Amino acid sequence: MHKEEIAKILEEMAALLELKGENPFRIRAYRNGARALLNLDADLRQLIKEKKLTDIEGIGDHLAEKITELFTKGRLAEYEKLKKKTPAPLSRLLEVPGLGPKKVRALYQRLRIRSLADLKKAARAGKIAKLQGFGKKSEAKILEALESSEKETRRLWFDAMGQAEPILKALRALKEVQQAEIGGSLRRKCETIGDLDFVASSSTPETVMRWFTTQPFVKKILSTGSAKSSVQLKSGMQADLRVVSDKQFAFALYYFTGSKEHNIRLRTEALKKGWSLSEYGIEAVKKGARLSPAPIDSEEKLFKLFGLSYIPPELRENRGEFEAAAKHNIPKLIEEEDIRGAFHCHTAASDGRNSLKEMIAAAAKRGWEYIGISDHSKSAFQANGLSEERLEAQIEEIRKLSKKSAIRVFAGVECDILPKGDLDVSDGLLKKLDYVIVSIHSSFQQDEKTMTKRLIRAIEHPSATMVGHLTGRLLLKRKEIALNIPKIIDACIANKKIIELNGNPERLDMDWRYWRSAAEKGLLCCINPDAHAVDQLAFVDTGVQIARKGWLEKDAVVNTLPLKKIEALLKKMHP
Ligand code: DGT
Ligand code: CA
Ligand code: CA
Ligand code: ZN
Repeated sequence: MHKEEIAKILEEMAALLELKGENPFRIRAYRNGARALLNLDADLRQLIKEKKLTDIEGIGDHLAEKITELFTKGRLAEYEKLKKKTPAPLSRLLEVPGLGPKKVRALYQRLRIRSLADLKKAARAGKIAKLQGFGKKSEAKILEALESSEKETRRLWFDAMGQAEPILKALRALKEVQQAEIGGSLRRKCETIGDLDFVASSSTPETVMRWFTTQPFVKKILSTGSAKSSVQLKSGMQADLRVVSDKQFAFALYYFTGSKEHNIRLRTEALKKGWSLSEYGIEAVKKGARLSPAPIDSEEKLFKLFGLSYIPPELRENRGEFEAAAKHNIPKLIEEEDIRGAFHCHTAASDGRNSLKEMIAAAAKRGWEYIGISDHSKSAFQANGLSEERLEAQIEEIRKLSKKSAIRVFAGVECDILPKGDLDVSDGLLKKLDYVIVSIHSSFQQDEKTMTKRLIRAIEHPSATMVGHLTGRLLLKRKEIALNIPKIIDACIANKKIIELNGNPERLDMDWRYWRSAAEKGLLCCINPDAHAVDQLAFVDTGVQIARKGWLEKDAVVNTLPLKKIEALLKKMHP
């Protein structure tokens, strides 16, 4: 162990001792020792060999012993004992900015706060402000720190999926593993993911757990047992693995897919029938309640037991899926293969990385029948937006290339919506295009009323075809603009305009929660990649995932239309 690591453990020792309310001199000794080590110029190995550690100011006999133990063995028995005795959530409180051991101890003794969850609850209830030594300001600081640390640990679906896929593959390749799946919010295709959940079946769970906790992707083991282990990945994300017997697998997968709100519904249904449903199985618990002995080895069979159609994981949010499944009315959700082209694609003419030709070739390679090019308009100067002359020249070029290409190329623009709702391109030029995406890229701070009016004015422009990334949100980074979304949806339906579902993993905008009811009212969707490079055309797949989560069927999505039909639709919208 090198000196920085040793110093860190000495610091932690001090904190743990302080948490326990130990002798302040002992605590200070550890702190001083840690500081002395960090300031050390001499070679630690040499000092230990020559037993000269105590020559350093701030290091006495006791501490010299501890440092030697850490240096030679890489661990400290006393530290591990102390850590074991301190509840893990309590030591996690120490990591909250602004909370030292003294404060954590006060919180524990006076408010019985033992975990981050307790802390948040108390702070929200205003209990911390009233404690001596805290006050309103430090309560607000604690809340803010808790909220931002939550945000920091959540990841975009796309990134989390990238981390989970190789782990799932490796799990499935183990000979001890019979079945393995991803569960949790990742399987439900939520836009951001708190932690990864894996579910596996095996008759030797210990072997599987040993494998899981000793892989190179593991940074820290958070807990381990034969049924459940949790690790922190090198990326900082947490990953949970549950291992059950093969007979229990369908139940465990169902349970750990969630959502919690969804699960509770089915469990309540079970209780009504006199059954008890858990992650391990189902059994009759009420006198007279009966259960068919046929094995349940799939989620389909589990749903069938309740007279329900299969509910795809992305719909399991307790937002009407039970009602639909009971009526066997679960929609046939859109699939990646249904997509035949896309319309929000940038080239190097504005802020993309690839040329027009390269983008067209990449679209053809994906098997698309068409691609729409929509570079930025002139007001988007940060994105090298096209002047009217450049846009006009690009239209010419697109017409030429479209004739020579295997696929049809549509000429479009991503036209800025100016602060008052006017479009950034002149009417004459807009008419020469095949379609127009209208987007907000400036004056994000307008209030809801102004913003809604601004957007509706753009939607009402006869040349506008679709609205790009409706709220401008960047997940985990930038809030959405203030907007009355139901009003915008109604305006689009009334004006026969399309709303984009932007598949960029940071956007996924318009939010999936709006799509089901909007599509039922007749709103059309276009799933776009907002691609700024050839490989980003694949963002359309992420868009499809979110469209599924929004209950969308193929019919609601215009870019599932074959070429002739989409040409006709655009012509009608843009005569
Ligand atoms: P996340 O990780 O915050 O993105 O969201 P989830 O849904 O993956 O949540 P997680 O990882 O805490 O738990 C995975 C699933 O396990 C969750 O979706 C449902 C199930 N589950 C966890 N805790 C409970 C619980 O207290 N009751 C029930 N019924 N299910 C639970
Ligand atoms: Ca999770
Ligand atoms: Ca979890
Ligand atoms: Zn944009």
